[in-house]
Formats: sequence, C-alpha cells, structure tokens
Amino acid sequence: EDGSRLWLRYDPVSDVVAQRRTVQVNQKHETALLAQHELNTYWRGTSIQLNVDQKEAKLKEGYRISFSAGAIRVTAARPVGLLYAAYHLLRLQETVGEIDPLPIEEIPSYDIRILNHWDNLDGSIERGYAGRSLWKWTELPDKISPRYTEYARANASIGINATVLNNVNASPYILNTAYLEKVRALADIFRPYGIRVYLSVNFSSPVILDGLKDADPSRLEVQDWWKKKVKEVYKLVPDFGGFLVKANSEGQPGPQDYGRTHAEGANMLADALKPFGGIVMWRAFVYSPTSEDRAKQAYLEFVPLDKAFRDNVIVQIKNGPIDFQPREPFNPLFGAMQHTSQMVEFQITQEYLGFSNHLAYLAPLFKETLDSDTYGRGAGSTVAKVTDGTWHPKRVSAIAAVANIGEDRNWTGHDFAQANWYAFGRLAWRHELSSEQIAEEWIKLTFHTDETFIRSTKEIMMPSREAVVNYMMPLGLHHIFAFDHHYGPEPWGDRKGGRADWMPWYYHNADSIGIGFNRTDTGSDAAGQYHAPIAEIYGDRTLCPENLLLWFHHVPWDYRMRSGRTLWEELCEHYDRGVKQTRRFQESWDRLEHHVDQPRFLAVQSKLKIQAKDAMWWKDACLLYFQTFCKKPIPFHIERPIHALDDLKKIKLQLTHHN
Ligand code: BDP
Repeated sequence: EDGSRLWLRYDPVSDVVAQRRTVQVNQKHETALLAQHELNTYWRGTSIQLNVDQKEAKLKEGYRISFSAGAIRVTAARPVGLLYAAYHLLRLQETVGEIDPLPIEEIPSYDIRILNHWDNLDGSIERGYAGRSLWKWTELPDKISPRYTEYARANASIGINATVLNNVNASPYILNTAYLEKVRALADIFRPYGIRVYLSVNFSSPVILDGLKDADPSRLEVQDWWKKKVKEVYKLVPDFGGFLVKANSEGQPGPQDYGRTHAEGANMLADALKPFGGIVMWRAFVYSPTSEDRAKQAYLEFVPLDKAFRDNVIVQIKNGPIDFQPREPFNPLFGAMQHTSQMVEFQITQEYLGFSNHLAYLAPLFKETLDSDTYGRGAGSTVAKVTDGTWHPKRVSAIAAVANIGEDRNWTGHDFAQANWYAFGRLAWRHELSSEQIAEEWIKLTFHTDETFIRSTKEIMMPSREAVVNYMMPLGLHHIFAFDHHYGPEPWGDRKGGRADWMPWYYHNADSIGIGFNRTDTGSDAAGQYHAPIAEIYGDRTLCPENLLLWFHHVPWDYRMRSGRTLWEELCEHYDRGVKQTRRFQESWDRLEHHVDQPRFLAVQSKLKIQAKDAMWWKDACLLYFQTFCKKPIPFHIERPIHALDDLKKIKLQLTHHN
C-alpha cells in the first residue's frame, strides 16, 4: 500500500457479475464510452442505460439518475455528464450499504472547476511539497507517463474539469512552439476525461520570445502578436481553455509597466481569445511596498475598474486579503465589483499550514470563505453566490485552487492531504456539501467503511485546521512565518532594508501596550472596505469575532475577552490548546493501528509526530517572543516552554524554497 490509488479503490467485478447485467450507452463519443467502460469494469449493481440528451441543456455538465424495476437510467446533456454520473454511482456503491432508489439530479455549482499548478518548466514546483512536477517536460511529447491518465481520472472522479499546467510566475517559454507541442500531448490525454488545459502566461512574452520592443497592450503590434499566438495554440489544442495571468504583482511584468490598467491588459488577451471561446483569469493578487495597508491594495486597484473588463475576463481573487493564511477574513473584493465576474482562488498546497508534514483538513477553511456573507447585494450575498453564476447567469463561473500534487507515489506527500484535493473538487461541484459529509466520503473511499475508523478519523480531521490556527496564529494573528520558508515561526523576523510588508512585525505590531493590526477607522480602515454591516462588525472591537480580533484591532494585553480571560491569557490558552490537539491526534491515530494498513498507518504516525513537535515550536516561539513585550507570566496551568527563545531564533531550516 503506497496511497497511489487515492479514493479510487474499486475492484474490477467478476465475469459472473459482468454477465448478469449490461451497461449501454446511446453515443460513441470517447467520454461516453469511458463512462461505459468504468461501469462495465467496476459496477456490481443492476443494468444501466446511459443517455446523452441535448434537450437537457439546463443540466450543463450534470446528470440525472433514476432507478426503476431493476434498471438504472442516466441522462446527461453532455457526454462528460455520463462520466460524472458513473463516478457518482461507483461512489455510492463504495460508501453506502444499500443505494436509495430515489432519483438523483446533480448540476455543478461552477462551470469551471480548475486546479492551478505552480509547476515550473525545470520540473520544480513553487510551494510544492510532494516531490517534483508530474509533467516531464523534457520527455514530452514523445514519452507519456501513465500518471497523466491517472491524474485525469482522479480529477474527473471528483468533477474537476480544468487545469492550469504551469506556475503563475510564468516562464514565457511555455508559449514556444516546442512547449505547445508538449501541452498538446497532455491536452489529448486529459480530453476524454473532460479536462481542459489552460496556461499561465507572462505578460512580456512578445518581448522575450520574439523581440518586440515592448508589451504595451495598446500597441497594435503587441495585440497582433497575441492574436497570432492564440491562433497557434488553438490549432494544437482546439478546446484550449484560456490564460491565467499574474501581472504587476511581486515583480511580474504587466500593463502598468506601460501606464495601462489591469483591465486594459486583461482585455487585450480576452479579445485575442474571444473568437475561440477562451477566457482570461486575471489575478487580483497585487500589492506593493507603499504606505497603504497591504490588505487594502487589491480592492483599491480593482474596484475602480469594475465596468472595464470584457465579459470573458474573470478576476481571480485569493480567499483572503493577504495570502492563504491559516485564517483570514474573506477578501473584501468579493461582492464589491457588481459588474465583473469574480472567482475564488484557494490554496490546497499547504504553504502556510505546515507543508505536507501537518495534517490539516481544509474543507472547513474553504467553506468558511464560501459561506461568508459579503452583503454585496444585501443579506445572503455569500462568496459562493457572488461567484457561482447567480450574479452573472449569462457568463461562465469558475473556482480555482493551487494544487498540492507532485510525483510522490501518494501524490500529495501526506496521505491526508489527498483529502484536500478531494474536498476542493467536491465543493467546486457542489458548494452546499458539508465538510463533514465530504470527510466521511473521503475516509470511506480512501480507507474503508469500518464505523470506528470513520468516527475516529473524522475526529482528527474535523478540528485539524483549527488546531493549526491555534498553534500557529490564533485570534486573527497572521503572517508571522519565517521569511525563508513559511514553515516555522519567526515573529521576531526582520531584515534591515527589506520590504516592510514581508516582515512579521508589520502584521503583529506587538508592543508594550498590546498586539494586533489596527485596521479600524483610527488605523488603516481596511474594515471600511466591507459592506455594512460587516464593516461595523469588524471595525468594532466588541463586535468583531474573536477569531479575527487581532486582524482588525490592536488590543491591549489585559483586554477582557469573552471568556473572562485577558488577551494574553487567551493567547496562551489557544497556543496550548493547539499543542494539546496535536497530541490528541497522535493518540487517536495510534488507537487505530489495527484498523488501517501498516504502511499508511506508519506514514501518518510519523508525520503526526513532526506536527506535534512543530506545534510546540510554534507555541514556545510565539509566547516567549510576545512575552518580551507584555512582560506577564504564562499562566501555570499552561504547559511550560521547553525551548529557550535565543535557541529558537537560531533555527535555520534547510529548505530549498524561496519566499
Ligand atoms: C504567495 C507565494 C508565492 C506565489 C504568490 C502568488 O508565496 O510563491 O507566487 O503567492 O500567489 O503565496 O502569486
């Protein structure tokens, strides 16, 4: 057992079963035949008739399943709907004893359900913790790894229908003809599984690839270059999805280099893609080292452009206003642009949640954002509703997440990190699903259906993200990571002459009076970017949810929290709770030894050990450091530190990742 089968562990049926029933399909489309093949190979139930019926247009990529007199009928508007229905039936077969014969209708929440790979052309992965890239660029297009098909199948089985192959910090060379041939090879493998390929592009591509004097989007020559390039792409990949662009962000080139706006840059690409049905996902992750609070900058940049974007541009927005922290409030851009299509970008790879060493089930984090009410069009304007097409029914809707996949045998480094890939797919398909429901499904499919095992494993998974928040950054603290690797704590971190907005002190603001970032109207007023009543709630210390308190407020050390404890005591309490939670995860897992195969048991056990040690490291580093400001004792019921602050400051991790 090496975890490579993910949640796809069905065994082929015996000949006897196969002869007892039939699986028929009314189409010869390769995807419809694939659906038939999957069911023929693995379905143990009664006969099935699969039908594509174009009259069922409202189903989009969805399907209907009905059960009658010993036969099952599946209807879908498109062949891929049959494939999704096949995986639905197989999932039921594996997870529920007896299938309920009530009719099923599924319509996906989002049109585009897309993974973003931050994979570089040299095979490395930015913020990847599961080995090197799956894409073997030097071997493609001639040599095809069997994992490309496995990858496509795994994605299709959870409804993911799109993938961006390369890093948002994009090499222009991805658009070289030689690379496009490689992209074509991958697209050909993914196509039967309903997966479309997208590429991240570098805004300076015309300059770097073909020596144009600049990449100014208002110049005809530049526009023509992109039009020609797009044409070439579509010749090779007729169903190509479009471009993802990180521009004028963290040193990447962009339209502002020429005095043009984000909208002008995005629209130029959108116009080139439009005739082929392609779209632009233009990222709103922009900030620069100015005096303005980093958390406010994307909003200030993009909201004035609200009416300026073409309808085949979607602004891709990180879930929170800073950067994939263990907890952030939702990004105030959601719901602030009434005319522009918006999509969420989550991060599945755990850049800020312990890499592939820590067990952190992320569905609760995803749901927290999706369920947040922006009040953009009154109550009920949740991030999910702002982005799922409710606001712009005639345009395509999308949701993205940065993948955690690499060439490790188990794909994601940590066996439980597979659950985050799974959860993203399931929520992109139906954002109403609950975290717990998804966890339960995943456990049953990935391990087995033993009741004790399911219950105990859920008890580890469900609070695991909150545990990370507790031992890393409770009560709204954020970005106090070590500069070089984003793994361990470095609240004291400082680089003389370095960018303030990359320094932990910029975010925690600890001093003798208190701690936290004043984002109220007496501070940066980032709270004021939210719609009423959220602005008032976040902006008022007594109303602000305590789990975001230090995000929005600089709070005195002896401030009374709702528990009756002082802020300092409450902080100690949370760090301690986080450590205790990791200890409990270890214990619960050890109790399950005889309920799970040995290789995965041991792999998870050893990672939980690292996590427990790291939690201690975080707790001691943060409490000992913040104690130098507040000068108060750590309450005696809290476990004593086992490190000395000076030793913690000397820890240098040997990590290859850069900031
Ligand atoms: C940050 C990562 C950096 C990415 C950047 C982005 O540290 O590696 O390039 O986000 O999303 O989280 O563009």
